Amino acid sequence: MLRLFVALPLPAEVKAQLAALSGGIPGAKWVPPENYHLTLRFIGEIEPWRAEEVDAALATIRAPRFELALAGVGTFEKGGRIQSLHVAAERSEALSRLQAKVETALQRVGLEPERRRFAPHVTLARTDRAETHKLVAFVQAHSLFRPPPVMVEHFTLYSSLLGKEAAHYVPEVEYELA
Ligand code: 3AM
Repeated sequence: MLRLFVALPLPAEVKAQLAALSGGIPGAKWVPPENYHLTLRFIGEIEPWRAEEVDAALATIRAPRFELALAGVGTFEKGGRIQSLHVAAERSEALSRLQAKVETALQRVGLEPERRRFAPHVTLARTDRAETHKLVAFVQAHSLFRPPPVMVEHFTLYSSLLGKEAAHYVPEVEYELA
């Protein structure tokens, strides 16, 4: 089985800017900078033959290049606890259209529809063991964080190998945008 997801990679300069935000919250598990990405669609465990179908479906997608703007820091919560910290991406027509095309392509090859609303973000840390007030202070301190916009020229099918510490993400296939 392969554990897969579709995401936008980020250029090294932006990764460096995100990495500079890391640290200073006891209990937070910071994502290693090489793992930063913006998930378009989590696929999960699938058999290799199905992965080939996924690849073929993603390869049919035609979409334009676009500018991606990251802006501000946010949290995802579950049961009243902050589970993760992220840098938010500004919604844009081009990003939403690309995500919709990925979703349609994956459903066409038989994957179950994604039920969760698309909330574009780059995860910085898993924080279920950190203190809430520290996380709130972090979000406030970085509310004006705004790296220069990024030109998105391709999207990527990643495989994910879960490790003891961080997961190891391998870019398997890149799909060019026009
Ligand atoms: O892009 P982020 O970091 O928010 O948390 C995982 C990561 O999200 C998420 O997929 C991305 C790449 O691994 N993920 C992991 N398991 C998941 C699941 N069962 C999941 N997303 C949805 N359902």
